Amino acid sequence: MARAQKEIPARFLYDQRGSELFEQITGLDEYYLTRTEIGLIEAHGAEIGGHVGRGLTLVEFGSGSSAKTPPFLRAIGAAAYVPIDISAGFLTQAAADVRAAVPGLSVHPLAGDFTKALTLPADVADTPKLGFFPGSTIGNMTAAEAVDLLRAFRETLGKNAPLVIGIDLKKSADILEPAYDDSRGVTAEFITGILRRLRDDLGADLRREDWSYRSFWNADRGRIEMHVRADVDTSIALGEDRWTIAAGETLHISNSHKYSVEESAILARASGFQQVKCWTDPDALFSLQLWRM
Ligand code: AVJ
Repeated sequence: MARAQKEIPARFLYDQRGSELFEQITGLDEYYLTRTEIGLIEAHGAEIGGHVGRGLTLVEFGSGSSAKTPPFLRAIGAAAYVPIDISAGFLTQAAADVRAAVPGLSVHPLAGDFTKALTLPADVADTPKLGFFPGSTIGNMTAAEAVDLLRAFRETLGKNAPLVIGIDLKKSADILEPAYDDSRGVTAEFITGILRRLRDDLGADLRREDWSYRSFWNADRGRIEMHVRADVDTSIALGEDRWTIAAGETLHISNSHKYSVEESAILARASGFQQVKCWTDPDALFSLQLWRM
């Protein structure tokens, strides 16, 4: 009998060390996503501003360090900014950084889980909103989960708010696979970091050296899959529980779904949005899209 695939949710990757490693990933040669998206924001920010109008409240879902947001806030002439993140510590620093980078902007951070409908700060209650979801974070989810998330965004934003979303495009496995298995091994360290968390944070008994990183493009499911794989028969003990793991078996840690422009239009429609515009770089690696409700 086939054993059920063991899974660990990707959010456990983003502790302090994990967040630092992801930051390093965004600067890797093979990881084209971040620099391509920044290029798209620089090239088309003013045009996006022309579509949505000036003086909006920008609501960013999963703002993290907000590092790439100030150029976008300036380009669209935003009046206010609501960064939303689960980590309150990150948010305070990010809010201070953005205030310093964009004088005159009113900043109202909101600590919370953006996968649920949230009540925005009272200061911006009656202002027109623009949602912002960069980084192809949507790719972490299955399409079904993405639809639920995007519907929650509609509730959080209120009626008739547009959304600017960064979505990584389908492309050759020769480009996709190195982006998730870089030559310096940073992604491998990021994903296998889950073992470090199991051991150090949860007190699990495991042999780190029995495991290695495996990732691959799954064309049928339209995603990069990231796993940690047992190289030999091994086990993980946690409290009273002990799992035996056969050589070759994996823990499925994370996915990065990719969409064509047409597939992302369907994702928009299934979530109650319409794709209005889609900007891509000359190599069609990444897309920045404007959606309306
Ligand atoms: C933050 C979800 C956009 O899927 O490209 C990068 C996460 N994981 N390398 C991505 C990630 C390993 C990243 N996202």
